[in-house]
Amino acid sequence: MATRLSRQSALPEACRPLVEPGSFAAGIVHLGLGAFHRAHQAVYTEAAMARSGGDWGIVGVAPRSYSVLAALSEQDYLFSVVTLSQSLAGTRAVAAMSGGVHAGSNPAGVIKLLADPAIKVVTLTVTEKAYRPESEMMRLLVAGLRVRCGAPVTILSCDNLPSNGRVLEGVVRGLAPELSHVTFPSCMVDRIVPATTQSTLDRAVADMGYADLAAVAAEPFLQWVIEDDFAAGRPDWPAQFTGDVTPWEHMKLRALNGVHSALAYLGALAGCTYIWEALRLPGMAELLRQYVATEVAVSFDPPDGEDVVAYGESVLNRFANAELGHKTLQVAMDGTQKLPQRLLCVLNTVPNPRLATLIAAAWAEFAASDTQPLDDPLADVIKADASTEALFGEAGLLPVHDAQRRAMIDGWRREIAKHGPAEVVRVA
Ligand code: CS2
Repeated sequence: MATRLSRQSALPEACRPLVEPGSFAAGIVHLGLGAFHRAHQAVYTEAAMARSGGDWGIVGVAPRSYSVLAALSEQDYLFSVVTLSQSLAGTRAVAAMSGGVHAGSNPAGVIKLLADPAIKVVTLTVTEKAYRPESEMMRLLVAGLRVRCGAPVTILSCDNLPSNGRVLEGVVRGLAPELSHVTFPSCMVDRIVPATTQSTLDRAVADMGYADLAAVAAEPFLQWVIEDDFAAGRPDWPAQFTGDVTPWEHMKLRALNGVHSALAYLGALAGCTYIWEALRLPGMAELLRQYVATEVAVSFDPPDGEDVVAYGESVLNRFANAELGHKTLQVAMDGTQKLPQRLLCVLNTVPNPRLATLIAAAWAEFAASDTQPLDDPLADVIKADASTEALFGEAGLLPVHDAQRRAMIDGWRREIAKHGPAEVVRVA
């Protein structure tokens, strides 16, 4: 068994962090210490400290699972990012974290941390379903902000929701209307981060010579577009700053995440374990290109100078990365929480949502199936009645307002049941 990664590790040069571990104090609290955070915001924050300094160490708050936090604290909060691709593979340790708290066993510790005036930015990756006033994370966030006594702070949602800052502000201000000196910029985050597997851990050891139980795997690409509205300063992140992130969010949610969901549901139904495998189904890439060009691209105004079709093409290249081993079932989870902003916004608005209705039908068939594992907070409601009317009716889980569009979904469901998903994809 290799020695564990730590500040003492004599790492090969290519694997070394960009900044000296422990040379910075905490300035950020991050809620939701998952793989995506480590491979995205932590990487950007380390790069910011490397180029401009500043005390922007991240204190990570783990909502439930203790194991990642335990692994990180045993490793002096160092972890590595294993980049997976045929041409750009490699592993590098990242020194951006300065501590961690487990919310499940120490909620008071989280509140104390949020109240600390040294903390200037609070970032969140808590997934779509946590943006409800009754969620534990919202409760803790508000409790911490209340005891800050007005020290300015920025709360930055990094979840895949449109207007994520505005949504979060609505929830927080609904619970604590008295808060002042708090800003809620919206941002668009992007990097494909499959779940860590044994092979991620093996790659980390092979590359670094040290064992890292908090390693994460990711594609080479990463992007962050942020509204520059920070109440108490921010790290010099090498991100794109903008006055209005809305068109970027629309493009990413619809042309990337919506297409991802299409691959997940059609792929899972066709027996594909991986996203890259689903993309290789005969007819699939062409179907997705058509969907982006004829439905997604007409559903919103893109950012200045951006071409949605070209963006969609670059997304398909990223999805084709077989090294990633990204599972269809990982993307398929929480469909009821993800599809409104990825798919329904297209399906309910464009003149002819031929392929959007097919993707909706694939979700419905996946969710209704007895053989597919359904991981969704509303799984019980779906299983009780998975008819098209119950799922997509006016009072359904994913309302489709026009009866003709619901009929199109129903038609595709029958096609999938009769001919099988692969054949429907081939001829669609
Ligand atoms: C994916 C996203 O799991 C999912 O729903 O669509 O996590 C996707 O990989 C990221 O948003 C890419 O930035």
